[in-house]
Formats: sequence, structure tokens, C-alpha cells
Amino acid sequence: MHRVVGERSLGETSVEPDLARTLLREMVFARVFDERAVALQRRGWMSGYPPFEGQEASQVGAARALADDDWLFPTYRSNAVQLARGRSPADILRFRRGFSEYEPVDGDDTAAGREPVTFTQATPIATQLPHAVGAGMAAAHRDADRVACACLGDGATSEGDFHEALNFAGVFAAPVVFLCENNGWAISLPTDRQTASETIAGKAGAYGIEGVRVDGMDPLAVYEVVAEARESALSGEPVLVESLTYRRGPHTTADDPDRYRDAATEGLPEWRTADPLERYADYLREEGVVDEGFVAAAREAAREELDEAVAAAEGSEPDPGDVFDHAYAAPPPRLRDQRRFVTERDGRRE
Ligand SMILES: Cc1ncc(C[n+]2csc(CCOP(=O)(O)OP(=O)(O)O)c2C)c(N)n1
Ligand SMILES: [Mg+2]
Repeated sequence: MHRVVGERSLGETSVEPDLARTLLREMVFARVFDERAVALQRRGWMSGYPPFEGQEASQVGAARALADDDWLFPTYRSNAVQLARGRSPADILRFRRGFSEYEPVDGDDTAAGREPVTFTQATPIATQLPHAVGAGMAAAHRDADRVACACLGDGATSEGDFHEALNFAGVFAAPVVFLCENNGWAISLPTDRQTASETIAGKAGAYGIEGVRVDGMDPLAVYEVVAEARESALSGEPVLVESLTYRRGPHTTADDPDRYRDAATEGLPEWRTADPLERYADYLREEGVVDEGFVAAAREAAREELDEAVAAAEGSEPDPGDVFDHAYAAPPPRLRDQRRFVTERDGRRE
């Protein structure tokens, strides 16, 4: 298990103090975003939201280890990775309000004239994994100095797509980093009911690729491991990273974890379930890298930025007809009829 916090001083790592502070600031931003998103959902501002509280260290550490033009394949849980890679919070909030991710909005790559680096977040479990491998193979084919990073959860390792993706990645030496955030749960199913394998990283061996476990509550450790995995992937050796983290909140805002959580979490070590933000902030204070007021100031700055993001996301209404786009190049008559029905019904309501 790779770990830094509690085992090494910052001076013994490859991380400069500036980057150490950036990681903390981005974790704070992610936390404030998550809190705001839950609050917005509770007042009906958006229909549902999957919180990532507890996974900030894992996601921000990984995001920082990627290069700007690496391709990211996120899931619904990976908003902190996206935020830390510069995706605008307004863009993510608009998506949760029903906007298609293809629309050019604030911070969108295509709007800025760049090739997109973030693919659509996957809600169907594991479907993004073969896509990421294909993208990685395409990058290698073009001799591009770029990897595909595919996010997934522990539950996704039970899907056929996971095994197919790892198999292809191994056989074709695809430049892919699989970032499996083992957060202890797939909705209400604990990891030991998901798999009889001792570790998720161990599954990599079956496909001839490397698997590594990292303390996912430690952003420095995740940063180091993903940076190394990225280098391996670039040289044609894909890696499965198992980031041991914990989903501290519900699966989504529609879930009540009190109905299943207590008994099953007994036995998880304290480092796994404790707040990664507090742990890392304490570490940096002890290392003399941040002062007492750092987190409060970062929180305040995040709140202000999010006020603007919420106002920007509120400024426009999605077109309900959008749900019919993007599946077919030429929609069949049945879908065209349904689109007309929805659009006309919407018109009558105004
Ligand atoms: C193909 C498919 N099957 C089932 C579901 C329903 N579902 C949504 S989230 C989820 C659990 C996924 O758990 P995990 O991969 O650990 O990700 P986490 O939610 O913990 O981030 C399931 C089964 C789905 N979205 N897609
Ligand atoms: Mg999970």
C-alpha cells in the first residue's frame, strides 16, 4: 500500500510546497462544491446528485498527476477530478440541470477551440472502460504523448466491460490508467459482497498488467502513484490503480445509507473512513506549509466562485427535446413523434 501522510515528511516526497497547497485548495473547492450541490438538490434545483464526499483526496491527487491533454473518462462520481482539471463548476451544474454535455458552455473545450479532453461522464456502469482503451489505442496510433485515464468504482469491476477493457489494454499495450476508486460501496453492496478477490488491484494480474494499491485518502500518495502509472502507460504498460477511499455520504441524494451502513462498515480502519480533508490539512499545518487560516480562506474563495457558477447555471433553461439527440444520427419516426409531443406539450405550458 502506497502512503505518504503519516509516513514521510513533505521534504521526502517529490511534491513541492506549492503543489501541496494547490492540492489542499482544490480539495477544499471540491468539498464546497459537493456541499452546495447537495443543498441545491434538496431545494429542487436539480433532480438528483451523487455526492463524492470522502473521495476528494483520491480525485484531486489523480487529476493533478495527469497532463492537460490526457483524455479523461469520468463517471457520475468523478466531479472532483473534472473540477481539478479545470472544468467549470457552472458546466457541471448545468449538466445536472438537464443540459447535454455536448453544448458549448463556459470552460468547455470545444467552445475554446480545443480538442475535448473530458468525455461524457458515464452513468451506465463500466461502459466508459472499453471506450477509454480505444481512445488510448488511438493516441498510441497517432504517436501522441497522451494517456486515457478511465475512472471506475469497485462495483464496476463486476461488469463484463471491465474485463474486456483490461484484456484489450493488456494485449494491445494501450496507454491507459484505470483509476478504480474503491469507496467501499456499490450503492448498498459492500465490497466484500462485490468480489471474493482479496484486492481489486490483484485483478490486473489476470490480464498481464500491473495493479497497485494506494491510500486514497492521501492526495500526495495518489498523486505519486498516478504520476508513475501515467509514465508506465505512456511506455505501453497500462496500470490498474486501486485507490482505497470511502463514500462518506449516500450513494445519491435519493439514497438513505442509514438503512444498510453501520454493520457492514465495522472493521474498516479509521484512516479509511476519516475525513481526508481534515487529515491532509492537519499534515500540511504540521509540516509548516499552510497556516491556520488557509482552509477557511480557501472555503470563502470557493463559496464566492460557486455563487457565480450557480447564477450562471441558473441563467438558462435546458431544452427538453435534447433527450432525443445524440443516440441516432437519423432518429427513427417513433422518436421524432415523441420529440414533437414533448416539445409541443412544453410549449402549451408556457
Ligand atoms: C450497467 C448498469 N447496471 C446497473 C446500474 C445501477 N447502478 C448505478 S450506480 C451502481 C453502483 C456502482 O458502484 P461502483 O462501481 O462502486 O461506483 P460508486 O457508485 O461507488 O462510485 C449501480 C449498480 C447502472 N447504472 N448501470
Ligand atoms: Mg463504489
